[in-house]
Amino acid sequence: MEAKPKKKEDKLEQLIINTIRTLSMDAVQKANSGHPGTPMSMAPVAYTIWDKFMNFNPRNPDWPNRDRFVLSAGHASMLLYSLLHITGYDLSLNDIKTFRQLHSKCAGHPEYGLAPGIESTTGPLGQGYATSVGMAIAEKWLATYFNRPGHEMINYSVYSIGGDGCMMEGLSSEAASLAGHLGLSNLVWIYDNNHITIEGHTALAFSEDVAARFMGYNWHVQRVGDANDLELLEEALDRAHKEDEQPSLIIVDSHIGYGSPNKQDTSAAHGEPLGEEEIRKTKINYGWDPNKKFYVPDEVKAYRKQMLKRGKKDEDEWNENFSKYAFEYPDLAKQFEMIENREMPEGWESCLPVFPADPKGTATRSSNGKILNAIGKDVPWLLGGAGDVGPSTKTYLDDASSFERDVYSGRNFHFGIRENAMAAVTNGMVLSKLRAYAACYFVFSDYMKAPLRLSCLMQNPVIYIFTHDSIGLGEDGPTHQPIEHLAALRAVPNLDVIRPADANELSALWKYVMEVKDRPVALILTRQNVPTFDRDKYAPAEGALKGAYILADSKGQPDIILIGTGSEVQLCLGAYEKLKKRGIKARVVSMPCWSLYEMQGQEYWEEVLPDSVRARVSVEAGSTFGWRRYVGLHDKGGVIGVSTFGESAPIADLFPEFGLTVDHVVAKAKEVLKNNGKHTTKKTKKKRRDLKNE
Ligand SMILES: Cc1ncc(C[n+]2csc(CCOP(=O)(O)OP(=O)(O)O)c2C)c(N)n1
Ligand SMILES: [Mg+2]
Repeated sequence: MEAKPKKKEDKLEQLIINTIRTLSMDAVQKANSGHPGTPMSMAPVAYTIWDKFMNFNPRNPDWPNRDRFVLSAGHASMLLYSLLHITGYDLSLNDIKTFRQLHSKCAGHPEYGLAPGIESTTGPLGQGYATSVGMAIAEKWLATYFNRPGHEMINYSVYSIGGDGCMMEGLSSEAASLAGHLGLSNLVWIYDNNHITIEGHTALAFSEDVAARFMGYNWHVQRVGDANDLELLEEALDRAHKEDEQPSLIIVDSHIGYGSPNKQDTSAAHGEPLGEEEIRKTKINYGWDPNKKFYVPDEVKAYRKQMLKRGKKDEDEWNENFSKYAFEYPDLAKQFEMIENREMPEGWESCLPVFPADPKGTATRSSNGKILNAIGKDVPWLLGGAGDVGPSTKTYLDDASSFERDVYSGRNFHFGIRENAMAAVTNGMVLSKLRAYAACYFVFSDYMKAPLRLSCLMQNPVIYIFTHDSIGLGEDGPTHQPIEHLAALRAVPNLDVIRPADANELSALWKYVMEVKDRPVALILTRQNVPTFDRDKYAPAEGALKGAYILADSKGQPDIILIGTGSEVQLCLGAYEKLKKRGIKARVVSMPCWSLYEMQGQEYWEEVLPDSVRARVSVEAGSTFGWRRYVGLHDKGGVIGVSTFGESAPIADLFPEFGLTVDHVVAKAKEVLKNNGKHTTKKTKKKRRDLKNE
């Protein structure tokens, strides 16, 4: 059990630590669900970090220069909730009593935005660790950009606690390798080395030398042999804090379920309530009144007040400095505030390029590169990179340097071939208010799915740039050809999946991309050229901002509607022209973004896809899954798409192979018209006769 407290402060420390432990045990018990063991064992570690090292203001959880704490072991959420409560955040005992209940601030795993002080949603193991790397990167960038002699406006550290699970996940390796490479000395990871996971002892599946692994990654590695030794913890954290070349790992040996006579050091303490009787016994071990539940001693209540005062003082000092900074550097201060509020400079959109009509056209990945550079000139906090495919995703900012160790002003990021970490790191950068993008081939978005999902869950406006968007990439074949990816991403809540038809649609849509504050977007771009449509002939590209719009139309009610996205819109236009010649009244709807279209409402839906026109064909070089939502059932509408894994061949052979041709769209349109009993209007009969006679 605990060493005997020597001094008054020691006694208070133990009270605080035991309050964290007992609140956690009680909340899990009340919910009859949750993870008590790690909050119990890691309470002293978390307390030491928060009390001795972190600057934060509970009254303003978003204070820009606060230190960050990310609980990568998200299942131990009660550790965080208990801490937030006793350090003065707006998280009441009643909130804690509703742990894991409907609409509680204290969800099963910490959810960004639900309770103040949660820096990132965590739970999928490893994600928190990797996200913390992005936060550390953001700190380096912001400090380099904004700090001036005598004005250190940005100088925070990022702490993250993870467990065996986080360490086992490959993601932690990707992220740690990158952090070590970049020398992120402002980053401290604690590894809760308790040797227990769900299935039992880690010896079942984990025997690597974690310290050696991290030394290999260029990290500063320390060990603390006892999670209860506050002095050793403080010394190790102090060294980590002072370290100015490498990120720090502190491996802390702990006992899961510490203090529980029957469950300590067992996997039973991991993920189930201890049980009323076991809780009583454990409280007695802590010197706690076993009859008290959710008990916060007066001394801890006083500590709460003290932390509120401390936080206010810290932020007040910073605010005072910021006022002086703003006086000396008004432009920088203005930018700083813009970043914090996710605002854009006034009139910024005038930089968006307009592309001249061009039948040969250009790949949307290339036009995207031009647009990105145009915006990047005026918005220095637009930055990002790719997973080693920068040259082919066209995501370099031409006038910017690379973000490298000791070149923290760089805006071109080289994430390496680490897509999972790239997206998680980008989450951290965007949570830190940078407008960051992450780019790779669309097919490898699979590797990024977990952090991408977290972007959506957190409503974190990450910009995903996915190129090589279909079988149109050609010879690389099925391993590289995305098929089901559009359908899969469209199914993720809060994500705008944007597949523009040409350069001008894309340029128009970037207005939305840069201004949206509460959703990530995924731009889906071609490797191959697509024509830049003649907007004098067809509708203006701004229609794209509504998700879908009438690009070409016939006079009066159309007989058939052709709906396309991205590179297939040109096929719809080709078919439209041919059908027109045959007297068939077609309409082409370009539909770059389902979710934006869904936001428009009934009136607009009826305008674009009128209920009375059931003859519809969708054309998209990907899975047809989902398209019947817009084209109706088999007897009414037709879908053209790809339902296999593609083929390895030149694009010129691939598109015909999969029916992605103008002629096939025309044929499908006729079939659909026939199914709708509309194949022979008087006008088409006459037109056909005329054509025959020509
Ligand atoms: C990616 C992922 N896989 C699986 C899980 C399910 N899970 C939650 S906790 C856990 C065990 C974690 O062990 P450890 O990190 O050592 O935590 P401890 O039991 O020590 O608290 C697992 C497998 C998860 N949350 N995330
Ligand atoms: Mg463990």
